[in-house]
Order: sequence, then structure tokens, then C-alpha cells
Amino acid sequence: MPENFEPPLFNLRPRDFGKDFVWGVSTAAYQIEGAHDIHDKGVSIWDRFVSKKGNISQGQHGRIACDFYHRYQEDILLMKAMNIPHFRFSLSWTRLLPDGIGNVSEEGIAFYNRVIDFCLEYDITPWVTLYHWDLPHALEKKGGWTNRDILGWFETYVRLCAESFGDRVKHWMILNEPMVFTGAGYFLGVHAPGRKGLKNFLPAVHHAVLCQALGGRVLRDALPDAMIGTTFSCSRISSFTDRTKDIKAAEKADALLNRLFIEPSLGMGYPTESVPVLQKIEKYQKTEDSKDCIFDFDFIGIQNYTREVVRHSYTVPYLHAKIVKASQRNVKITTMDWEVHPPSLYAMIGKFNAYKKIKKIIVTENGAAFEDRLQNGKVTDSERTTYIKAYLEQIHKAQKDGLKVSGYFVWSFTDNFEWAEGYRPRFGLVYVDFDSQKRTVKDSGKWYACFLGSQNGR
Ligand code: IFM
Repeated sequence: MPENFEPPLFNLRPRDFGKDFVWGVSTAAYQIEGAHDIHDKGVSIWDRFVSKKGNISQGQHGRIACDFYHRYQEDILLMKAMNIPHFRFSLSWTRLLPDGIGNVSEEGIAFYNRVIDFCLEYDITPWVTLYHWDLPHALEKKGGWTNRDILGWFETYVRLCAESFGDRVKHWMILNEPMVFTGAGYFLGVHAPGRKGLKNFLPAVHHAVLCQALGGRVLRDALPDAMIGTTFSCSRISSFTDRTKDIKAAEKADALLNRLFIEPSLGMGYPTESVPVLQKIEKYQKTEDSKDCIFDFDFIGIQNYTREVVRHSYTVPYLHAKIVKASQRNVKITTMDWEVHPPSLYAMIGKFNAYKKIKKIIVTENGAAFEDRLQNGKVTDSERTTYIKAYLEQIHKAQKDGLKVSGYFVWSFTDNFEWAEGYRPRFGLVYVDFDSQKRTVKDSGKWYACFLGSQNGR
């Protein structure tokens, strides 16, 4: 029996989190939209990456995914029926600018106008992420995130989004989890565009850090009243033992996984004292860059699922640290082999709260994949409900301890395309039968609906 997880005695109501607390669900374009080549939509790095054998589990892809492109009304109505007031989704760059720059797709603009207008008609607030990993392939051919020209390409794209949707969208996030798309996509090669090594990773990191701030400035200039944030993946890092070597390894992993993108944006520079190899970023830096990395975000989105246990390893280059898999640690895990560890969320809220310049923290993703089964029209996913309740208790505890956390979005609304893992990990509150596209609200979704409904005395 896993030893680490006690189901919560949950007796909280939404009002216990404060009347302005934001409740929602999160998604991303490539993971749900499908319609990968409709009208003049351009090809993204994920459109390319999925077509290469061996990249995605069972050769799966997001060409149809949840077909949200055609079913957005059904999904938003379902959100409404589930009392969900805030919907976070991302824009597909190649749906709007098929070649990344240049010609604008009127069909793409019209699609997001329909989605936004439909949300507003049903009183659901749209929260828009500008970049959730689907870079235009045309730009990747020119070097993608490793080419400093991305600053100009990104600026054009952000300006277009602000002009097209800023009259109705008031909540924006610049990047989704830059550590993941640079680490998995430009260092390990397991995500699009499948590039590897420091020579790709370091420039990609630096340009992402600059774009994170630049995107903020472009939005602030175009939409002075907008709420502007950006999001980070983060996990509490525990040392495998209390040996100095393991403690040091954990510290390095923490710098890389949790500090690399936030600290330059706060004017603190890169955490080179913990990860000396980051000094090589200097090669890509220009004089004004440390100033241009800074932006005063209205909120920071933290995305926490698990904790990582880290030990020293001679064989891992640069970091000399390696993650000890959760499945080897006799702890409660999800389909992703991620440890269920609610205190990790509390720790991450505390960690970001400790940066004095951060004004507001919103948990823009949290959730879990379990082996869901649709049986007699029902998905009895009590593990997911228990997970969500346990993590919500940590948010509540954080609030009681005076930490400034004021929102929670479940990842995800529907089951969807989980990148290299394909469709096996199901994260949704709503089950999707990917053959028929039929949606079935899981027991966890019913619980979330009921919980949110209790806000209005329903
Ligand atoms: O599916 C992803 C999402 O795209 C980014 N954050 C983590 C989720 C679960 O892995």
C-alpha cells in the first residue's frame, strides 16, 4: 500500500476561498481543437512532430483530438451546466497566422471570435494563453525559439491577438510552462520540435524569457486595463536522502525546474550560482537584455501536479542530478507516474509568494490522470475527486496562512491529447469517447459542478 496519501475530510465551500476567488478549467489548442488543416490553417511544430514514427505513443496525433473546433458550443454549454465560470484556452498561432508572420487568416480570427463570443453569451470568462507550445513550422524552419528573430515574430503575433480579441478578452497569459517546451522540445527532443542539446536549449530559454516579458509589454501597451500573467510548471523538490550530494542535486533541480523563468522576469537574472552551465546563456545576451527580461505581471499562474524526489548522479551531464521515479518509491501515483502529493502545491504557493514582487498567484493548472472506465454511461473516478479536494485543501491552508493565492483551474475540462503520451492519460472532468466524440461528465465533474453550484446556494 502506498504510504503517503491520506484522503481528505473535505468540508469546504467555494465561499471559504473568498468571493473573488476564480474557479475554472484549463485547456490548450493543440490538445483539443483538431481541425488541423481546415481552411488556410498553417502547419505547427506539433503537426509535424506527430507524423514522425516513434514520437508519440501508439502513433497517435492531435489532428482531430476532441474536435473542439466544431464542438465548442457543446463544450461551453456543458461548462455552463457544470457551473464553471472561467475557461482557460490557448490560441493556435498557425490558425491566425498560417506562416507565423505575414498573411492573417480571417477564418482563424472568426473561429476565436465565435468561441469568445459564445463564452461571453453564457457568462463564462475567457482566459487566453498566447503560446501553448504550437509554434508555426515555418518559423521553426528558420530556427524557431533558438533564433533571436522570434522576438519580432512573437511581437507581431501578440499584437494581432490583442487587436483582434482585446476588446472582449480581459485575462491573458503569455507563455505556458516555458521550462517544459524548452526542456522537452529543445533539450531532450521528446516534444516538438524534437531538438536536443545545450546549443538548442540555452538560446531557446533566453529567447523565451525575453518573449515572456515582451509579450507582457505589447499587451500592456495595447490593452492597458487587461490582467496580464504568464504560467510556470513547478514541483516541490525533495532530496532523496539527507546526504550533502543529494541535497545539492535537489537544489540544482529546483533552480532549473522552478526558478529559471520566473527569476529573470523579476530582475534577479538566471540562477547561475546553482546551475553554473547557465552562464553560457551569456553568449546569446545583448546589453539591454537583463532589463528587457523584466515585466511586472498582474498575476503568476503556477501549474503544479506532483513533487519530484531527486538524487545525485554522476552520469547526468551538467546537472549531476536525477529524478527518482515515483513508481519506485511506494507512493500513490497517477497514470503519468506522478506522485500524488498535495503539500507540493502548498510549498509552491509559498515559494512563489516569497518573491515580494509577485502580486497575485493563480493555480492555472492542477489535476490528475487515472485509468478511467466508461461503464453503463458512468465514469466512477473517485480518485480524481479525492485528488482535487486534497489539493484544494492546500490552497485553503495557504490562504489561511496569508499567502496570496486567488484562483484554481482544473486541468482539464475534457480528456485530450496528452502530447508524447497520446490519449492514454485521461485528465478530464469530462470523459471523451474519441471514436464517437461523445462527452460523459465523470463523477469528478459532477462533484466539481455541485461544489461550484453550492456557491450560489444551488
Ligand atoms: O497536458 C499538459 C499541459 O499541456 C501543460 N501542463 C501539464 C499538462 C499535463 O501534463
